[in-house]
Amino acid sequence: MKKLHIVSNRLPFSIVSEEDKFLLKPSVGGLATGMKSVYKDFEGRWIGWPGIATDSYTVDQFKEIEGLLDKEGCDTVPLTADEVHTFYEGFCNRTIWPLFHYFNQYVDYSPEFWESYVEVNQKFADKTLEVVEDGDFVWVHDYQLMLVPGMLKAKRPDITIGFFLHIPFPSYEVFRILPWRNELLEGLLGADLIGFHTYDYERHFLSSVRRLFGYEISFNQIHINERIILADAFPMGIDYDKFHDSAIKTISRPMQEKSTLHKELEKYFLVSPDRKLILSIDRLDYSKGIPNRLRAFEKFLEKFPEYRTKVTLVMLAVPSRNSVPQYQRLKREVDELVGRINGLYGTVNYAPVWYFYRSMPFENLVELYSMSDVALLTPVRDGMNLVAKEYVASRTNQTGVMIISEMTGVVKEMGEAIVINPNHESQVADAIKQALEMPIDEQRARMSVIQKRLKRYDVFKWAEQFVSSLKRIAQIQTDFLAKKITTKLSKKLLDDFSKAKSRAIFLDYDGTLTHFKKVTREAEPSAAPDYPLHEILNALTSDERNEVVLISGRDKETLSKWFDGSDVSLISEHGVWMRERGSDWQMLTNATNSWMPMVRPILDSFVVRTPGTYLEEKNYSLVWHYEKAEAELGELRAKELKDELTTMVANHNLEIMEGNKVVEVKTGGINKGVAANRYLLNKQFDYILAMGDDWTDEYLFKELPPEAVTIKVGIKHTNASYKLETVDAVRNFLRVMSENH
Ligand code: ADQ
Repeated sequence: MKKLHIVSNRLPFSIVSEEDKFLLKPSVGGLATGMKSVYKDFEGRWIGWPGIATDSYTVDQFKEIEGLLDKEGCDTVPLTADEVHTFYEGFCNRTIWPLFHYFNQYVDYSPEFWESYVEVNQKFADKTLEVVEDGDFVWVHDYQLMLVPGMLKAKRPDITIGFFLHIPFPSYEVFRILPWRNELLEGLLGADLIGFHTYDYERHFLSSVRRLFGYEISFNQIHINERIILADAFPMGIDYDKFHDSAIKTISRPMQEKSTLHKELEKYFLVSPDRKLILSIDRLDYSKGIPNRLRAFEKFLEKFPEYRTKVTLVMLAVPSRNSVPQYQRLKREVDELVGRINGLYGTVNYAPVWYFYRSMPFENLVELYSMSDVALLTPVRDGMNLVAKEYVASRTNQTGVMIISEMTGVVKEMGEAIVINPNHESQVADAIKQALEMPIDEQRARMSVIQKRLKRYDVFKWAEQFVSSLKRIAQIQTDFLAKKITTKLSKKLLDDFSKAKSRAIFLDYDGTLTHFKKVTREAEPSAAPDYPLHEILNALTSDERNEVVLISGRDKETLSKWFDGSDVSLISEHGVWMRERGSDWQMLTNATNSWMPMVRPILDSFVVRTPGTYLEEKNYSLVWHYEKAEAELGELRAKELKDELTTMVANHNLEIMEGNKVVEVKTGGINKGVAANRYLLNKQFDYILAMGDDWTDEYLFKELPPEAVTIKVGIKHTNASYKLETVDAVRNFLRVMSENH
C-alpha cells in the first residue's frame, strides 16, 4: 500500500529534559490531532523540526532525541540557532506572516532571510526524499515550507504531493509586492493539490497564478504542460468531541475536584448572579486584533454604564514570537490598554479585564469556554481561528454567543454568530450589548445550528477529505497518463497506419498544428503556417494513400490564402464550407447570416467595455476574442456575454461555442463532427485519424466511426482515445508518419 507522509515545520512533540534524560511531550494543537489519525493510518512518517536548535546540544544528546522521535514515527530536520533566526523568525515570521496578513508595513525584505528560507526548505525536502518510496503521498503544511513541494516534484515526479496553507493567501495586489513571489508560487505549484481554509484564499491564489504565469485555469484546475494541479478549499475543523466531552466533565465535577481557576470563576458569579463573562483567547499576535478589542470593550463600558461592574473580559494571550520587535511593541500596548481600562472602570472588587499572558492547560481552556457567556474574537486577519470552534464545541447546554470578526476564515461557517468589523469600535461595542442581552432561546437556536455543522465537519473529516482529494488528483493524472501516447503506443499506431491502404487524416489547425499566437494587433489575428508545417503537410499529401483534411473554425478566405496550391482538403468555419482537394468550395449546410445585425451590437458593446478584446467577423459566425484581455475580466465578461445571448440563441437556431479565449456565435447544427462525416460520405477509408485541441474538436472525436484513431492535444478531459501534450509532439508524430510510412 502507498504511504502518506506529513511534512511540517514543527514535529508534533516538544522535547523536555528531566534530570539526565529527555522526554517527548505530545502537542495538543489542532494540526497534531488531525494528522495523527492520518499518518498512523497510512503508515507514513512525520518529517519536521523538533523545536530545539542543534547547537544547544551535544552530538550524542541530539542523537538520543532523534532516536526517541524515530520511535514515534518522526524524522528530524535539524536546524541551528542561526537558521532558526533567519528562517523561522526571519523569512517566515518577519516577511511572509505580515505580508499574508496584510501588514505590509511590517514586512522585512532582507535577502539573507530569503536565502535561509531556500536553504532550510531544501533541508526539509532532502529529509523527505530520504523517506519516500515509489508512488507515495506527501502532505506538506503551511507557509514555512512553500518551496518544498517544488523541490520534491523536481526530484520525484512520481509522488503525489498535497500542500495546505493555514494562513490567508492574500490578494494579488498584496502578494505581488514580494520580490520572491514567482519562486514561492513555483514552489507551491510543485504540489498536485493545494488546499486553503476558504474559497477566497483559493481565488486569490489562482488569480496570482494566472497573472504571474498566465497558466490555463479551468474552474479550480491549473494546467501546466503535462500536469493538472487542483486548488480547493478545506475549512479546518477541531476535535469536536474532545472539547464537548471535556466540557460535560468540567461542569459535572464535584466541588473538591474543581481547579483553582474554576473556583475563582465561580466566586466571580457569587458576587452577583447577573454578572457576565466575556472571553477572548489568542496568541499575542498583531493579526489577532487585541488592541482594537480592548478599545471596543472600553467603548462599551463608556457607552453603556449600566454594565460597569457587571461584565468582565477574560483575555488570555499566549506569548508568541517574543524576539520579533513588533510583538514586543504589541505586548507593551496591550499592557497599557489593560491598565488604562482597569484604572478607569475598576473598583475594589471588580476588574473589567482579567488579563492572562501565558499558555494554559487544556482543562483550564475548556473551563473558560464553558463558563463564559460570550466569546469575543476580533482578529484583523486570521486564516481560520480554531478558538471560535472550540468555544462552540464546549457549549454543552447550547447557550452562549459568539462575536466574530468578518476578517477570519471561520466566519464562513458561522453565519449565525454576531459578525463584526474589528476596526469599527462602536459596532463592536453594540455587538457586545446585543450578545449580553440575547434571549436564551435565540442563543440556543443559533448555537445549535453552528454546533451541528462543526460536529459534522471536524478535524478528522477535514483530513479525510483532503486525503481523498489527493487520491482523486492522483487518479486524474493516471487517467491522463493512460491516454498519453507513449513510445510503445506510438509505434503500434504507426504500424497500423503503415498497413492501411487509404487513410483520412482530419487535423484541426490552431492549437493543434500551430501554437496559439498572442495577437498583438487586432488587424493581425493570424497564425499563418510556417515552413516546417508546409513541409509536413506536403510530405503527407504526396503519398497518394493519404487524404489530409484541415478542419478549422477559421473562415474560408484565410484558409484559401494560407493553403493556396497545397493538396490538403479544407473545411472552414467549423463545417459551413468544404473544399475537397482539386475542387471548389461548397456549402455543407443551409447556413444563414441574417441574424448577424441583431447580434453584432451586443458583441460590439463587449468589445468597448473590455479592453484588449476584438470582434472577428466570419461569413456565418461572429467571434469575440478575449485572449489579450486581463484574464479574470475576460472570463467574467465571457460568462456575461453567454448569458446575454441565451434567449437570442434559442429563438434563432444559433449556437454559442466557447473555444480557447473566444466566444463564437454561429448557426446551429454545424459542427466539425457533422462536417467530417459529410466528407467521409461515399468514400472508403481503412484508417481514419483525427487530431484537435479544443472542445469544438470533441464533436469530431464523438461522431467519427468508433474505429477512428482520435487524439486530443493537451491534457484536459476528452472523448478522444489518446492524448499528445503539445503542438510539437503533434508535428513530430505527423513527421514520422510521413517519413517512414
Ligand atoms: P493560530 O494563529 O495559532 O493558528 P488558532 O486557529 O486560533 O490560531 O489556534 C490557536 C490554538 O491555540 C487553539 O487550538 C487554542 O486552543 C490554542 N490556544 C490559544 N490560546 C491558548 C492558551 N492561552 N493556552 C493554551 N492553548 C491556547 C494558525 C492560523 C489560524 C488557523 C490555524 C489552523 O493563524 O488562522 O486557524 O493555524 O490552521
